[in-house]
Order: sequence, then C-alpha cells, then structure tokens
Amino acid sequence: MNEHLRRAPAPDLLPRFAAIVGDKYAVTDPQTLAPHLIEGRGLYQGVTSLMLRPGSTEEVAAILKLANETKTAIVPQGGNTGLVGGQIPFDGELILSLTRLDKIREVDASSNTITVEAGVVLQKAQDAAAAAGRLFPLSLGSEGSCTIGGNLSTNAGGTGALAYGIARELVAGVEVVLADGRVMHLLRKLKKDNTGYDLRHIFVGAEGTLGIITAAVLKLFPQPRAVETAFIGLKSPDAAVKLLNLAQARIGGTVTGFELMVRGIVEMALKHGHGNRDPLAGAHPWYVLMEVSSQQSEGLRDALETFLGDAIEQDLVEDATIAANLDQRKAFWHLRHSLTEVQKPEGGSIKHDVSVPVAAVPAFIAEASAAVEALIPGSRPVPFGHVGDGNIHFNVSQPVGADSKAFLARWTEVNAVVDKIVLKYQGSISAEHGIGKLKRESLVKVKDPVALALMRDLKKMLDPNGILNPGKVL
Ligand code: FAD
Ligand code: 2HG
Ligand code: ZN
Repeated sequence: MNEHLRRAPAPDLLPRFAAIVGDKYAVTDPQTLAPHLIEGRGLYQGVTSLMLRPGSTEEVAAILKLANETKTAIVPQGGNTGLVGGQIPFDGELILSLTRLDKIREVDASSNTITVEAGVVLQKAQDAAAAAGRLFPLSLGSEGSCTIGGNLSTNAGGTGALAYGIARELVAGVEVVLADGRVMHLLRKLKKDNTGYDLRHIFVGAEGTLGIITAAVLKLFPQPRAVETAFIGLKSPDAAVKLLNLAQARIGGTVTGFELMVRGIVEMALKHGHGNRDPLAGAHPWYVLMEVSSQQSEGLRDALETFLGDAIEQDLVEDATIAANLDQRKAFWHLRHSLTEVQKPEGGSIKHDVSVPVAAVPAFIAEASAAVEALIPGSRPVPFGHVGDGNIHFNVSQPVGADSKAFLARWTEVNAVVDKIVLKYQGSISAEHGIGKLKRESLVKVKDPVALALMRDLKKMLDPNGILNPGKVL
C-alpha cells in the first residue's frame, strides 16, 4: 500500500469535497450512511464519515483531482449489490456514490445501442431498450437495484450470458474518469475500431481500482418474437449438460437461459421464498430452468414440446412443464432469482462463485460435494447457477441446528477444499462476482505470476497514489 495514502479524508478536506457537489449531496448523517456500509450477505461492515453524490462527470473529475492531490482514498459505489465487498469502505474511505448519474442519454435503435450514465439501474436500461423495441440482455437477480457502472466494473454475468455474453461483451464504449481527474472519452457506438489498444476493457471488471466509469454505450439486440420457458426435472448435472448440448443443436431457436438447481436449493426456495410454488408435481434430484427464444413468432412452443418429449424418451429428462403464460414464466424466474435470499433463513452459507469447462461441471459438483460433506459432516451443498457458462454457485449451507458462527469460521478452509477441485479442472475461483475484498488473498495463489505482475504495473501506472478502492482486488 502507498504509505502516504490517507484512508479517511482529513477533517479539513471535508468542506472542500462538499463544495464540489454541494452540501445536500455530501452525506455525513450516520443514519443515511448506514445502508451503504453493509452488503447484502451481511458479511462485511464498513465505516465512513462522508459519502459524495456527484451529479455530473465534471463533478466526479473534480473529486478525483482533489483526492489525488491530497492522497485521499475513494471507494466507488453503485447499487451496493456486489457480493465480494468491493463497494464497502473498510477504513473510513469516502464513498463516491454514482447513483445520481442516472440519465439515459440516448437509445439509438438503428445502431442497436443505448448510451447510459453509470448510475442507471440495470432494469431501467432494460426497460428503455424494450420501449424502443430492443433487448438489453444483461439480467441478474439484483437488476432492480444494481447499476450499469457496477455491472461493468464487476464484469457481471447473470442468466443472459449464455446467449448474449457477459457485461464485457455488451460494451461498445465507455467514459472513464482517471485517478488524476482526467476524463477519457470513448463513448463510441462502433463495432469496428482498431485505432490502437482497446482501453475500454481495462476498466471493465476492474472493480473501481483503475478509474471511475461515468457512462457507457451498451449493445442492444432485437427483441425475440417468441419466448418459451420450461421448468425441467432431471436426475443429474450430467443429464443437464447433455440436455443443453442437444437443445443448442436441435431446437429451432436460441437457448437464451439454462439455469441448473439442485433439489436442496429448490426446497429452500419453496420454504422461504415469497410466493414460490413447485412447478412440477413430484420431486426430482436436479432442475433446469430453460428458456428458448426465436425471431419467428410461430412454432417455438411446438418445437420445445417435441424436444422435451424426445428428451423424456431418451431418459435425459424426468418431467417438465412449459410456462402457459407470462405470469407462469415470471413465477419460474422469480423462483430462480430468489435463491440468494432463501439461503439466509437456513443459517450460515459458505459461498463459491466458480467456473469450470462445461463438460467438467458434473464431475466438479460430485467431487466438491463429497469433499465438503467429508470435511463438515451434515453440511449441505446447494449448487446452482449458470451451467451453460460452466458457472456454478457452489454454496454450502450449515448443518441443520449447527452454530452459524462456528460454521462460518471455517469459510477459508472450505474454500481451500473447493478451490483445489476447481483448479484441477482448470477453472476459475471467481467466475462473475469479482475479487473485491473477499478473494484478494486467494487471487495471489491462483493467478499466473506474470499476469499478476502486469496487473500491479497497470495499477501503479493508472493510480500511482493508490487512491482508487485500496485493498480491493490487489
Ligand atoms: P456495487 O455493489 O455498488 O459495486 C460493485 C463494484 O464495482 C465495487 O468494487 C465498486 O467499487 C465498483 N463500482 C461500482 N460502480 C462503479 C463505477 N461507476 N466505476 C467504477 N467502479 C464502480 N452478479 C453476477 O455477475 N451475476 C448474477 O447473476 C448476480 N446475481 C445477483 C443476485 C443477487 C440477489 C445479488 C444481491 C447480487 C447478484 N450479483 C450477480 C452481484 C451484483 O449484483 C453484481 O456484481 C452487480 O454488477 C453489482 O452492481 P452494483 O451497482 O450494485 O455495484
Ligand atoms: C445468482 O446467480 C447470483 O443468483 C448470486 O450470482 C449467487 O447467491 C449466490 O451465491
Ligand atoms: Zn450468478
């Protein structure tokens, strides 16, 4: 860490920072600050005396200029839905909240782009695209509160990545404020632009450690004319992977969603999730929520029915139901998106957001489950996630009736066991949530040393005073 860096802003600087945004947007009231200091999992508690809420890129630039000159640390925050603690100030750093940058600057349907400010909530961007007859396909359970700036800074994945790509693939251009306050204007709508190094991608997935994203041009797609959604019971992850391969080869549409869930997590969703109902009559060891989309308005439902019928005959599927209407489709997705919340009433949960090659998912799940159950008898692995991306949320709930604190104290030990199996399959210990604070120590153990050295060099070059989100990622 840079030894001259000041984590908490010096008291005499507070009025200077406040003057940039105006007193109304320089928040010091502890009650207003409180929700910005804890994250969704309740894993971390932060501390700060100041949150700045700039209303323009120019104000962000002025804040960074002052922070850099005075070596004052900054923690950027969007919707505060991140799951690795990246948005939390741990040592009194000032929070730079981007939520007032909430304008949709332009929807350009012909160019298939939308230009948004960083604080625009993901759902608002989706809605604006839909109003213009287009699809912005990034979709996360947190879409009602996470922001585009946070999505790009974490390089979010979610349920649409299978067909449309992760956040990085959905960015055409960015506007970024650098640590010294300079603004880099790369808000282009271009698919082709080979004028040197592609700098956009340095800031995507940087978790606020290299610059502040203030706006972005995002790629849009045609709205599908037909969408069908099935809830499928099957016997194993192996059957799920085979089903996916078959669906991608055979269905006359695109597989736009393919989410795997073990029975255990579905049971938690039925028990604790508001309004959830079991879509299938009987119980099955595993489930897939599959969505297919087509630009043809007719025939998709028939094609899906025939496909699932064949899959049942081939013993790949035990039972399946296709949503009869929009409400039912929403209910399937509601169940899927409730999986983070419904783990909480079951006590402590040790999380892994990992990826392995798709073909290795069944073996990974089997080995990791056995290893964790051997380490902590009675512990309950409840894997689920974006199996088509090889991305499994290998979450482990505490044994029923166990002491939550004692269980959570074994977090690192359980991670080590699971991560070893991930690495055996050439996988990643952070598929889509990022490194933040949670996986900072693990990163140095798994990243190629030359790549890690380059990351550090890049950080030094772009943020020589180390003011941007110190203690995160690196
Ligand atoms: P924050 O949490 O505020 O910040 C996240 C990181 O980005 C921090 O490091 C922060 O410092 C930095 N940051 C924020 N804004 C900026 C900016 N403008 N410039 C520079 N740095 C910035 N994630 C997935 O990938 N896939 C999922 O399926 C998914 N599902 C989720 C479901 C639930 C119920 C929840 C609670 C979370 C889920 N997440 C998922 C995680 C989370 O929603 C994403 O990481 C999201 O992209 C974070 O956006 P945010 O605006 O809340 O960012
Ligand atoms: C999801 O896919 C999210 O629902 C969150 O990435 C996963 O709760 C989790 O671990
Ligand atoms: Zn996920």
